[in-house]
Amino acid sequence: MNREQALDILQKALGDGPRYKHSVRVLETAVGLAEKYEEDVKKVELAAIFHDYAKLMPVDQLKNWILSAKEDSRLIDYHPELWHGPVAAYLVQKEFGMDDPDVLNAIRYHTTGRAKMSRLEKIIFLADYIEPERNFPGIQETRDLAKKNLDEAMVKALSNTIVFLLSKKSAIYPDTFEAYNDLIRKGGIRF
Ligand code: DGI
Ligand code: FE
Ligand code: FE
Repeated sequence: MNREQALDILQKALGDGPRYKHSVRVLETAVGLAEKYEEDVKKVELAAIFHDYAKLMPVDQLKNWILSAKEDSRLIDYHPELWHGPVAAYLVQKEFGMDDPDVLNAIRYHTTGRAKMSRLEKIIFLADYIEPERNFPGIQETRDLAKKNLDEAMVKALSNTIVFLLSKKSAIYPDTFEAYNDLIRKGGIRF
């Protein structure tokens, strides 16, 4: 499947409203990062285009897919916002036979992160976080870091998200902490 075919499928699934437009901005941002960090542009394109493929699905349907697709069942005890990534990975494999595990994992982990993320996973996670219309506190710092070092930008994005979730007294999915801890340890153990 090429970029145009994938965009066509996405537009049919999401319409051409804000979620489709966000996905196109993530695509452009991710391709920029792929060129800078020498990642496979075709994989990046597919993962970026489909990362939010399941975003508009009703929560009860997402829940059913998480359970029946044997995605991580711990997800059921966390925010429903975390379900659309794993479900999108499952559905693009099932519906379009997409079977590249790198692309599927970049889609699957784009919201939570996880330990030992690949470069492709980091690029999709960050492109989603810094696309030009995003406006979180601390976003400019993350954008600047993404131009210099993927891991440092990931630490910034993950810690911003963790602080944001703490401030709301939300539960935090363990993979998000593991993503953060893994990157911090890489920079030398700090206690
Ligand atoms: O789908 P998008 O809106 O483009 O972005 P996303 O897939 O990164 O969703 C991010 C939202 O998920 C963000 O508002 C924070 C929320 N969230 C809830 N619980 C967790 C969480 N994000 C992470 N990383 N970990 C959580 O435990
Ligand atoms: Fe998402
Ligand atoms: Fe997104």
